[in-house]
Amino acid sequence: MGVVERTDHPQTGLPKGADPDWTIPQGYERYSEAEHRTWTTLYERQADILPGRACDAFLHGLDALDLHGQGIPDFRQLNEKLSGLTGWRIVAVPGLVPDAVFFEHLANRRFPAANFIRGADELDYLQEPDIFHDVFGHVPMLTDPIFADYMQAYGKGGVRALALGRLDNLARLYWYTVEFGLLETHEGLRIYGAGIVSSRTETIFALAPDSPNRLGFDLERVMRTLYRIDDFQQVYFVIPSLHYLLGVTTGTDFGPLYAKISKMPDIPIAAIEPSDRVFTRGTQDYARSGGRLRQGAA
Ligand code: HBI
Ligand code: FE
Repeated sequence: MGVVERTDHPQTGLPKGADPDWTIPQGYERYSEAEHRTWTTLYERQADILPGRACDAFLHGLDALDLHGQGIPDFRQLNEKLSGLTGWRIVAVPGLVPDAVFFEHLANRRFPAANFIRGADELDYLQEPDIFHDVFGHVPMLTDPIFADYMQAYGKGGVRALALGRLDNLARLYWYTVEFGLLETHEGLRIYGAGIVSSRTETIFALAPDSPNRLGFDLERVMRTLYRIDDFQQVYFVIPSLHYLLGVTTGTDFGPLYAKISKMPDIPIAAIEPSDRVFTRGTQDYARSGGRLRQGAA
């Protein structure tokens, strides 16, 4: 399994029935009992293991949104609570949308969430984000005012990165924070990344075993670091606080940073650099063992 940049952008054009911004009706009334049961199963599995692993902002977000596992949530009800807290709203989309569309939504405090849910036969792993990844994974953090500001700043940064042709660098920032970020707390490392917190197996993997590297977050370092989309991460970056994360985006003109790193090589996914703050010097045993492919759907 090589290291791949995320290239799973939609190949097709605007889906039938979608607005020009790719939004569609959620279709809440059309969900089957089986689909609601899938959500509840996924929710209950995470609810069991997240206390003590997910960060406080995430757990508080679940409570604030009353996201307690009674089937697939209705975006209309969720948006009443969410918009009242931080002005964010969920908009339903068919799946991955083009980068420019994605960033435009984030820049306007609209979170694009897929309206489909995974099949009962693929509970543990799916390549494309579904409603459980997007809503359970991403939305609770949007109730935190600081993270809500970060996500909007990220969206604005994305619009600019596209204009500068530097999407790859900015996508890595998203990947190693919004999707797979860890937070340093007095009680130890905690999860805030949606890709981890929505996955039972990676919730365990990201904090416990000594296989992956866990390194202190540094903006330039992260923007140069390759990532993989097909298995557990081999490196997780740790931020000292959500305020810190917001600080690195606001007020920083990424233009000069992009120019500087464009002359530097990408950093391999499992590398540890001399300047890294090392929380875990990983063994990489899991990746070396062939990961998901060798061990089946983990
Ligand atoms: N579309 N619906 C959706 N969700 C995403 O997370 C997403 C996307 N399109 C593009 C994209 N992510 C990535 O290019 C960004 O993470 C950089
Ligand atoms: Fe995501």
